[in-house]
Amino acid sequence: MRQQLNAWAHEYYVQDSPSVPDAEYDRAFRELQALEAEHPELVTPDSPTQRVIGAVMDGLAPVRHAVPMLSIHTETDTEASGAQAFDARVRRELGLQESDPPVEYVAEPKFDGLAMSLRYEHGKLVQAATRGDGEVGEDVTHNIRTIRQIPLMLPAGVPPLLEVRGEVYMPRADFDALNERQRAQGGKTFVNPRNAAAGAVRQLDSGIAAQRPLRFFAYGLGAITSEAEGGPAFATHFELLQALKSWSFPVAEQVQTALGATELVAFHQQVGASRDALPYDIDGVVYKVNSLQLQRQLGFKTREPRWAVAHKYPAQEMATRIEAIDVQVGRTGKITPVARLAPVFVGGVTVTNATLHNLFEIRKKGVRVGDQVIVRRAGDVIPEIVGVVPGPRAGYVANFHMPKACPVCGSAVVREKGEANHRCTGGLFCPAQRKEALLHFAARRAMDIEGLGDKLVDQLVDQGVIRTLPDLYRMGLTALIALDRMAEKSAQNVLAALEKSKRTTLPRFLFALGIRQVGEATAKDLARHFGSLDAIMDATVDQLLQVNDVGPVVAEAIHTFFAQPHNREVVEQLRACGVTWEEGAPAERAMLPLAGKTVVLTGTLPTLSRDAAKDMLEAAGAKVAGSVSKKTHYVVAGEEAGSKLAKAQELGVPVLDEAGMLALLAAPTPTEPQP
Ligand code: 9MJ
Repeated sequence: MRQQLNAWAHEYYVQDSPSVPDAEYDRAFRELQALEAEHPELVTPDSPTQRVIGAVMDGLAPVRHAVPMLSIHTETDTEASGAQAFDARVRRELGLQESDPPVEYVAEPKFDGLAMSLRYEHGKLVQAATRGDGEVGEDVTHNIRTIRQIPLMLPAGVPPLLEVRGEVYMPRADFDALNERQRAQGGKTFVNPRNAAAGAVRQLDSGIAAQRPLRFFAYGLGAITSEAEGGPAFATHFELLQALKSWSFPVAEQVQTALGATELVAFHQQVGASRDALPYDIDGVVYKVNSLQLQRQLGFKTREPRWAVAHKYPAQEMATRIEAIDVQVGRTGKITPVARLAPVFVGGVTVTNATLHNLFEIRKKGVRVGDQVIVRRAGDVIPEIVGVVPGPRAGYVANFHMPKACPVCGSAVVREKGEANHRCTGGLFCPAQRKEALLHFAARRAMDIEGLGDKLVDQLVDQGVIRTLPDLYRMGLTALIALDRMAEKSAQNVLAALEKSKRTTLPRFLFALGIRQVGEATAKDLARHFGSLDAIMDATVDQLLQVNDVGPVVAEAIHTFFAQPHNREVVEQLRACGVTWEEGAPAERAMLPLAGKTVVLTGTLPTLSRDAAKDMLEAAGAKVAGSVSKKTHYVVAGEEAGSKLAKAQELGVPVLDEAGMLALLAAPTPTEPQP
């Protein structure tokens, strides 16, 4: 039973492909627990029931490492040349000429966790120790045993002495959930997954570590039974990693061999591009000379091996100071506190502002003006404040208070019951809301009025040229030319863009109105369901609830919007100004060719833009999703399709090119409703 349970746990935690339902594992686990309770003499330390050993330690005992735990030299150059510099150094130290063949390396992700040494004797985990100063670490066996990815017992045939080195880490989603839980319980929160993992590993009570979702990747060896005593004879680092995998340790799937600087550079770029999609933090990649013979030849410089280097990526988190907290007024009147930051270079850009969302968020994170905070920017995601840098506050800090009056129009600021956000009650009387409403109306995916940007909108509103949306279509050349820095040519361009925008579609028009809760997808659903604007304006809440994906909150918001005479007036005036679209009969969704089908777009199509392809698919009844899963019906792939295409192939989802997609759209309408 123990063997069976261990094998299932390996499938689940290491290979991510369980072969039995969770319930079956749980049932077997409870049966083993019951058997062991009846026969305590049969309990062994490597039993899967024995991961948490109850006892609380007095302190962490020092452990002298049989083989010192290395630190590797960090190449701080985040550009491609970091890899080239390392390769050049290795070649020079090996005395290679330019005409000699490229050196073979192993390239690995650099996990941002906690280095760990796991000691197995005769296949049993006997000790787990932190790196410490490299010579002496701390005994954390009781906590490491709780990590399900770490085998307590190894398969038969492993060397009698085996020390596995690797990194303990916490996946980012688990870290976020842990912090949520800690906040809810009024406990300590952590600034990043690394700190959370380190805190868990150094707990004295393994019951606490057991509740922290820790994971492990193996990337090297410490002491091992020598060849002379029958231990394995590895020729390369890559072989050694394969052996670790076969002994049931998790090894990162990105690990690969790379020939010369060119392939190292490619690896650095490829892993860098997928960095934000990884479920865990990495702060760079590691290059290691593959041949163990060459590694010995290169040796060490002080405590760092000459055969390995860590090549960093730009930091995604940096500390900086909050200089002030201002508020911004949005389209719906939402008041958003925004932190003004001392400029900081993070995630490849200089960040000076970060949204704090609302008052609750500020209190939850305990942020004050003057605080040192951690700013995170991963990929294209907008920068966020993770939390206050731990430690005593230096200098003056001030609590933030929500203003009682709107800083733009002076109207009262209120927070409705059950809402997290404060709002300005000024409505379209508030210039800030008017500006945001205009910008939203003009946006590319709404009325698509080219050239109507924030500078122009600021002037139009501030100078009283525009008060309501229809005013846009009523202003003439004279009013525009009178504005600052507006030449006649640009004024004419704006008027032409306004004219062009009048021919639109019903979904775009609905979305452009800025009805609360009505995003693009809902606007499309409404248009498809009702066919005409009048039908939507006159719909009851019950009728609105019939629409795909429209729930009570959304239905109520739409109904309330069109119940306001001034909103109907705006719609009528826009129509009177010449805004038109084609209306249709209410759609029989089930009759559309792609009704009920989920499609994913990836890569660049030869003739269609992404938006155009999406519009066509949606018009045919398909749902266009962002990621591929077993529920995806088709993937439409163009040039440079990446991981989504690979995923589709892996799951056996049909893959179409642009021509295939167009053929599918032209296919005869099914006569039977689709599932
Ligand atoms: C990390 N942190 O991911 C090493 N590391 O190798 C990888 N660290 C390492 N290798 C020798 N992938 C010493 C440290």
